Amino acid sequence: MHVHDERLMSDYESFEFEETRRDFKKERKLFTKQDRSKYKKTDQEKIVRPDLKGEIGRVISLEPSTYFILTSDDQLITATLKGTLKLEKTRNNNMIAIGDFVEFTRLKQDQGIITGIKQRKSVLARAKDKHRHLIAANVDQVLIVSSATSPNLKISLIDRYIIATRQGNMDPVIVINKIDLIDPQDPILQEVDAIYSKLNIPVIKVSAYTKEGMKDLRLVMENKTSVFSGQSGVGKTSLINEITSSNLRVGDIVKKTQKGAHTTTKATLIPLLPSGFCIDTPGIKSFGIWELSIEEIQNYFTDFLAYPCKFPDCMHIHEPGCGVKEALENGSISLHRYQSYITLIEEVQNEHHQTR
Ligand SMILES: Nc1nc2c(ncn2[C@@H]2O[C@H](COP(=O)(O)OP(=O)(O)OP(=O)(O)O)[C@@H](O)[C@H]2O)c(=O)[nH]1
Ligand SMILES: [Mg+2]
Ligand SMILES: [Zn+2]
Repeated sequence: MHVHDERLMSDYESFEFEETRRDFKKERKLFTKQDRSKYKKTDQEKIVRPDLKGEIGRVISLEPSTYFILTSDDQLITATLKGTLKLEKTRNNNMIAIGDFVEFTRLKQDQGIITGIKQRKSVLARAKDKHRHLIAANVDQVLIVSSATSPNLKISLIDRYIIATRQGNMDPVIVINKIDLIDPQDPILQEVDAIYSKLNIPVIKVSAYTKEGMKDLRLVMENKTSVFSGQSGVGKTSLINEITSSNLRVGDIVKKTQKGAHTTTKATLIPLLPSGFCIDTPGIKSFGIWELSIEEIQNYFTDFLAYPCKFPDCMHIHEPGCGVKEALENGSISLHRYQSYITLIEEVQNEHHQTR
């Protein structure tokens, strides 16, 4: 009798869960629909174009309303954005990101107005105050920098970056800095290796202090545009200084575009020799993923597929016969990895509740 009751209860639970999910999907669809119509034909769409006709340059540094453009003949132009652009109508926090190729007209020798943005081949963005905030554009890979310790390594933040990286059409590379501060056998390093080797995502362990691993980092950056992202204090700038310090030319350009400001307060694009670029960005506290969906989360947690569940559409939360929860209990899936999954699912669910 007791056993029977329990089964009934669990069946009921999963039934209820299914209902909520279905509801949830329906509403989300509706929400996106409304959203799209409201923002139809924004100025953003008109200014971002596949073909630009005028003079073209690349945004290598920016301040709230000033953009520093490097022309193809290495000239530095200070520009503003054409006034007809109404940012309020768009869902973006910012119109232009570092790394953007822009069309501009000259006002003076070294001053101009941006009249168009080249369609981006990739973009790193995050959700910030219900808007999409562009971090960098036209980047090949995101170097997701964490420190082995101080500040502590956060698996969930790495996962967020990876999802946003793929969403934006770039490749993720995990960089663990400050390995001089911990034992090479430290469990956190083993956990990182175990999780990301299954996903075929490279993990580079470095120290900007002892220079260990710097060769590997240089190699992965060769001929590519990489954006360094991560929490504040993990050593992004230290690593970039190390990589680019032997190159005087890079130093010159950085100096010009910095305008005396500290590197950590704004994004900067630095050319690498013989070719490639790297972008330093200010550290962030938390990373919200733009228009995150349940499907997107599930497509990312492919390591969970090795542990089949009783229900094919199991969400691995409280359903009976869940292979993922079993794997968590026997240690095949790490707690950090599972917690990371749960926080992402909860984020989507909270978002859903807020828009009801
Ligand atoms: N022990 C150790 N300390 C490091 C290493 N790399 C950087 N640090 C230190 O970590 C601190 C932060 O380094 P930054 O390079 O400013 O970090 P960041 O990621 O650029 O920080 P934000 O610009 O605020 O986002 C500094 O005190 C560095 O000296 C390392 O490999 N080992
Ligand atoms: Mg920095
Ligand atoms: Zn499951």
